[in-house]
Amino acid sequence: ADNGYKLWLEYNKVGNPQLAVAYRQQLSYVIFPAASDRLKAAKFELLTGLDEMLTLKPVDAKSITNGQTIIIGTPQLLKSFSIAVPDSIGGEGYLIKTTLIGQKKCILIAANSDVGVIYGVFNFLKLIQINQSISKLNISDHPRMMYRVLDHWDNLNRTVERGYAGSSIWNWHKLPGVIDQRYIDYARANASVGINGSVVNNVNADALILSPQYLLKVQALANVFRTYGIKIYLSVKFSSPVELGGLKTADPLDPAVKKWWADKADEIYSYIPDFGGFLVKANSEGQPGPQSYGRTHADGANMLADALEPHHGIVMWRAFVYDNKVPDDRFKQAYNEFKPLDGKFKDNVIVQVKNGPIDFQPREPFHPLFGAMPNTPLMMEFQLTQEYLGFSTHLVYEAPLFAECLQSDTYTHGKGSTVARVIKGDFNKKLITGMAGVANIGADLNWCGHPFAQANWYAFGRTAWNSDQSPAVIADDWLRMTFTDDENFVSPVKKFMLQSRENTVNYMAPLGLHHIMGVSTHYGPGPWVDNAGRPDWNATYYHKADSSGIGFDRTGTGSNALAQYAPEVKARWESLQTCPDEYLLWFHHLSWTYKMSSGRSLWDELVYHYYAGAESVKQMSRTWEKMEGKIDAERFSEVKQLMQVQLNEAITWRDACVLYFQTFSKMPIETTYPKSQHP
Ligand code: GCW
Repeated sequence: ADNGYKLWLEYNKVGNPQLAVAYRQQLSYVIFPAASDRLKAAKFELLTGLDEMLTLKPVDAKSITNGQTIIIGTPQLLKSFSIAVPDSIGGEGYLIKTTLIGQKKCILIAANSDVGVIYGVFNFLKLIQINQSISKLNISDHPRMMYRVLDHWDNLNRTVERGYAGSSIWNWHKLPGVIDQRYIDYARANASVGINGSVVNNVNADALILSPQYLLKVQALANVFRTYGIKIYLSVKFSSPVELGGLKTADPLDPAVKKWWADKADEIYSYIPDFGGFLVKANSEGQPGPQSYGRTHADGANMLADALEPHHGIVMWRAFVYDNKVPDDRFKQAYNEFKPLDGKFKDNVIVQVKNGPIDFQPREPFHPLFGAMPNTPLMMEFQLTQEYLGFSTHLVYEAPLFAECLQSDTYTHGKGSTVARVIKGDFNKKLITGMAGVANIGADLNWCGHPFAQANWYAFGRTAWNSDQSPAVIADDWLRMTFTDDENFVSPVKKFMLQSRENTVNYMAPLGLHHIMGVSTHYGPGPWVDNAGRPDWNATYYHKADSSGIGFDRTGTGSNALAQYAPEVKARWESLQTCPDEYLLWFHHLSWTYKMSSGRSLWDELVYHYYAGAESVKQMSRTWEKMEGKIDAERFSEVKQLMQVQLNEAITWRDACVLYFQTFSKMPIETTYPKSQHP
């Protein structure tokens, strides 16, 4: 067994013999004139997939044999067959359909571009991977967002910031001379879910990445990615003109600085003609930025945008900013700094906003910037690497987290203005659009550290392509492609995947608690942390537990962060009658005896969630035990062991938090709740 190296491109043998016969018959002949690198890659993938799943080597043909041929390409390449592809599917969309060409029935995969053909081929292979019929196909699909990008927080020395799957997959030392097969497999996996961009280095950037030596290495990666329709991007350090260029300043309005970046951009494009652009973390957590020179984020971003614009590159400028010197609620800082800049960014700048206002916590309300900057493109930033979700030890399927945020209604453009619609540019068609996922990939044999962490990479790609796809469908596809289509495996495992994120919220930070993890490692509980060096790193700053109660008052009587949301959202979360339990302690400080909608006291409710969370991990591992023999022994055993660790740690979280908070509530720990009442 490959221990998960092949990800969801496992291409398992089709088990059902009738189905396999039907597939083979319909795919006996292939018409696929593949001239470009991209088309060659697509053809290779098709032939590999068919061979592995069906032991089938279709015959290369020039004409259609009725009912037995698959024909693939762009209208141009398939000229003699007069294929029509609608413009509406754009440059990246594709069609997969059963059709008649010259009275002969065949399967057609067509697209306007070679990349579209790649996506079409991967999605066709998926149909076989999940054992669907291919006799009456009528699929037309296209991405709803332009930039679907993985952000690697990989350092040049191959450590990975918040990476839990081994060292960086980029072997900078051996590049550009050695192209590891991994780079190709990485690109295949991304293309299979529609990811079309990769930022290869950490946002806490090293200026060295822009040196000629490194640009040669970056070029080598770009050459691999290009074949699969993936553009390469770099994180840049704002002070690069000083550190690398020897200038005295990095002031974005200084002519010498502007020239330095313009020249640098020209140089980059001489190596990589389709270079994607820059990702920038500025004036955040000690990183340099325009504010160091009395300039704004817009000044900084626009200066870089000017340098990239002649080459059609973009700037992804992060809104993750906070500062212990700003005395107010950290929740509010990004909005305070960015909202006034709405409409001031150049067209090729996209502001990248984390899903929530603090920092990838197990549960956050949506970031108040979504919808609040109608004239500025906003790019969603999700975190696939589980910095606050148990690293690569805990099984947490994140698609429900993505969906929760994306389906939240901002009300900024009336009822139904969901976060998803805001970032898709539904309310301003002029804007560029995108979604980023902080990668969870490393050099581990299985890429992501936990076999189930692969599902978060997969789900990110699927969600960025179309945010309306349900987490359940994505999980179902992923399980069948990655493990087996045995219903007795897929259905129970899918069930616990879908619950896994809520379970983790329960044993880590229920009822709207946040930022109560161990200081700096961000692993394990640390609600007691109150000497982290600055107040907004202390857990006590966020939970504010004392003898009178617990929670952060962000209503009008407190920090009033709620005023950053549309009036409807503010009203809903401000009122105790309508604020959902999930967000309660994000916005309210309540007494320990406060009566919850369940009838329990707040204290009892908290204890109840912590116990239910730990209990759910026990249930999950019992379910997993029953899966023995349904999949390969290696992955079965690895997951089994990981679940034991997760259970121990869930218990640690539960006990640490409950006992710590009990020192304030001074109330008894009631743990005997009927199972039926478990949240
Ligand atoms: O989540 C925090 C992390 C930092 C990270 C930062 C960011 C890259 O703890 O490690 O730095 O966010 O997103 O910039």
